[in-house]
Amino acid sequence: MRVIVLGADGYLGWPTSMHLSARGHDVVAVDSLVRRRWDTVCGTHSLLPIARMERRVARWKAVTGRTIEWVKLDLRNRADLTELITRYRPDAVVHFAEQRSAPYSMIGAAQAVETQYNNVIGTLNLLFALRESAPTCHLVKLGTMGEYGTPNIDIEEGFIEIEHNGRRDRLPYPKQPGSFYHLSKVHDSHNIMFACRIWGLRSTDLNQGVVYGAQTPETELHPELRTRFDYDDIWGTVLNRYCVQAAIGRPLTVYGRGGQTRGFIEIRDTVRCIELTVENPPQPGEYRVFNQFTEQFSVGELAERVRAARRVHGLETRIEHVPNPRTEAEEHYYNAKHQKLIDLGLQPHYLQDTLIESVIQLVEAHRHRVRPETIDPRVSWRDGARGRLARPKARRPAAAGSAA
Ligand code: NAD
Ligand code: USQ
Repeated sequence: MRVIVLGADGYLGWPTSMHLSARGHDVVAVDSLVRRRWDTVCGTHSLLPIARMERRVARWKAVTGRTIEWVKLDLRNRADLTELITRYRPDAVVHFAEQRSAPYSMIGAAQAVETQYNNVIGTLNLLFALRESAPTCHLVKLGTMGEYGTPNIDIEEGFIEIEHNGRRDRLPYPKQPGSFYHLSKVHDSHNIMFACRIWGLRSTDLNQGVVYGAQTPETELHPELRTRFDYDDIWGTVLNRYCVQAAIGRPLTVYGRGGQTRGFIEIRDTVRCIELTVENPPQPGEYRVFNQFTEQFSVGELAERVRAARRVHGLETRIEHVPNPRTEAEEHYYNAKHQKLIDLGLQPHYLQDTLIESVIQLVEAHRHRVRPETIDPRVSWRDGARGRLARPKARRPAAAGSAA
């Protein structure tokens, strides 16, 4: 298949581009590189040095003999995007290209607007480009488990059967997102579902849980094929952050009481889920939702898992319950279904102490790059960052996005 990967310079987009190419698909990798700019703005960077896209695709070709075509493009530019879709007429588009940090979206008005403009308008532009130039193309859209929030009933995969006043229907599952970022994904879902219903487009909305891990078989082929690894307060996700905190001897930062429960998935399973979804498209006009995670944990339990993995090596790790910068339920019911990708053939990698240890070892090899001043939370859900993000005092010039 010819597959366009949007957001191909990112944590998940780059490994997915390589994985689909390794599977024999014809991959076009697209990104505006805005994430490297957001790093500079936030004083953050990838712990693992990442090469520029030109180097990455050249190295991929040198190592595997396969071609990934690289195109720099911003989804907010509708004319460029339409031209791209018209030129390649893809069988599938995998859409990762969004501002994906909840804390970034809560800094203040400018960042909330930027997040929703970038995400909602980018996706809307894509829907129009597909209608115009590739109406049978399968849109594989990265959504988030956070669209559902934490309701006091089981979470279904996108839709719920409801009986109301003696009548039944299958309706979109209620959404209670927890940040302006998560809200942008809900708005996307509505726009995509509408485009499928009205224009007959076909799409899979992948409501993904929190991703952890740093390596896939393809990223390990050469240092220039690595993907980014975030650990700071704005872009770092919880388990990756804990691994860095453990590696540098800092306490693990459990926000609040720690009963916040989420779906989690390892990065090797993310790329496999995308492959399975691309290779099993929906019918024309169909909008379907898969919950893309493999296990659920509370953030307190995860901290205990990291502590236990360290203890095996005789190392003690402190866990600190810091005041929660977010407004979220800290003790709640959580039971989310995640069967559809397993039915397609996903064989999950469940969280193992050995995986935690391998991530910590990778971090230890790069510990000289850790910026400890980016670990404590700077953004509060109640007060934002007073409209701007105070840049942490850098110990060295920003190395965001610098080539390996
Ligand atoms: P990332 O920030 O590492 O990558 C996103 C990429 O998209 C960046 O390279 C950025 O430059 C690009 N991009 C953003 N806006 C763009 C635009 N307008 N035009 C072109 N390119 C643009 O994020 P990630 O962790 O790889 O996440 C990818 C997707 O998966 C996101 O949509 C995110 O919401 C979703 N997701 C991520 C996780 C996670 O834990 N990382 C979990 C669930 C869902
Ligand atoms: N948390 C801690 N300690 C930390 C960091 C986070 O306890 O040091 C807690 C948060 O309060 C939250 C949970 O961990 O309850 C998850 O936070 P996170 O930063 O790991 O993830 P989140 O903000 O939800 O966002 C990430 C990705 C986003 C994706 C989402 C999937 O950045 O793109 O959509 O995971 S989900 O959580 O299922 O919505």
